[in-house]
Amino acid sequence: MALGRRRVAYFYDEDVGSYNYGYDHCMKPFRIRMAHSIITSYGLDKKMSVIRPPRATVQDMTRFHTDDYITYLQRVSPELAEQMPTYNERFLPPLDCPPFDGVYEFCSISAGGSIAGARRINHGESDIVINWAGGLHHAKKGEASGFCYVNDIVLGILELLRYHQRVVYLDIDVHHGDGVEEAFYTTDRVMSVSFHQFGNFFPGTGDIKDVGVERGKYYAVNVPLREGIDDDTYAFVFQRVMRNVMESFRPGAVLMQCGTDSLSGDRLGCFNLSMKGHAACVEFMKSFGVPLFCVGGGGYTIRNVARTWAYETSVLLGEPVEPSLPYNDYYDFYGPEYLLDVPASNMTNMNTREQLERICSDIHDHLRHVPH
Ligand code: TV7
Ligand code: CA
Ligand code: ZN
Repeated sequence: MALGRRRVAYFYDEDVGSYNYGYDHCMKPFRIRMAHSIITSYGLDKKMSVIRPPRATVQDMTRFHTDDYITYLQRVSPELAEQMPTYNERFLPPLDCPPFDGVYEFCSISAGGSIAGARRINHGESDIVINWAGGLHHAKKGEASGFCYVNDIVLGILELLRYHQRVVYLDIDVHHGDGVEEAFYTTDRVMSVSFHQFGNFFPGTGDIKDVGVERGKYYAVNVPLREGIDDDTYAFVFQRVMRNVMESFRPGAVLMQCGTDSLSGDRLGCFNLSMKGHAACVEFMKSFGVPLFCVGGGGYTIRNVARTWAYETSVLLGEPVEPSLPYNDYYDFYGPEYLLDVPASNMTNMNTREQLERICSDIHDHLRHVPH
């Protein structure tokens, strides 16, 4: 593909920001509406195809999930949940995954964007696709996990696999991308790569030694990191690992989960990336010139989530934006500076150069088993 301008499709449903996990829950779908408002106030919507995705159907979702689980999700409501506690126990982990009002519709918007986005890449209609409502990487075949009910990413990758022999899944959310890794753990057609905080941190999986099984052996890549990683050290590991992955696997498409809980100052994550450091990963992946599908994910300091996804939209478009935020619907969230940037802090980086070199060299050894 020629470098320079890329044809970008941006999937957005106006309703997505209205769904609510509960007043005190950290996951706020509203942050997607906040990001959209910054995107439009910069005029970025004029530079891309803005598409409202068709909602995913039960048939779409059961390409990965079990019929039992999706039927339950379709029926559950806060009131009904109280009448069937044993069902909830089977499908929904308490507190993390509440049966909130409209949970099924919320999932059908998120998954609808990831399926339609994959189809756009398959048909060569876009070089880059964005679905900030996607990225719910923990959802399992028959149960919800970690704020995720329907795994839009697995559904998107299954769609990409209809047209592409090999797909890279890349996950820069601060949590391990366990649901996606598990779904493709035995196949050599998807290489799944997750960078995450590891050690006494949810979901607890993603050891560097976990590399896949059977045909999938060496097609799972895990980059376990300690607290406080900064832009420079993250870029060092990220670029070395991803250059290695792209050269050895040569995918036809990349699906990148851009969870922003890896930013400095997140309510859940303890990394120290600035907005620029996070976006540098997106820019690096864009530079390979392979069709790129960016989805959202975690991110719990919502003013910084909105800033970063808006900025990453501009990076994907190759359209520079002003450092001061234009007036937008949620302007008062961004005071007192009203700037786009999310700076890093002075927290201690618990990752040493030796540990990081070790990680890169172990992964290099794993990838030597992947046939060219
Ligand atoms: C992709 N951490 C999702 C990340 C999912 C993390 C967890 C919470 C949490 C849940 C709440 C809440 C919270 C302040 C934080 C073992 C437990 C401990 C529930 C309180 N406040 C993504 C999931 C993780 C829910 N879960 O990768 C309601 O933190 O650690 C756990 C599990 C059992 C359940 N309890 C937490 O970013 C989108 N949950 C407040 C209200
Ligand atoms: Ca991750
Ligand atoms: Zn996360």
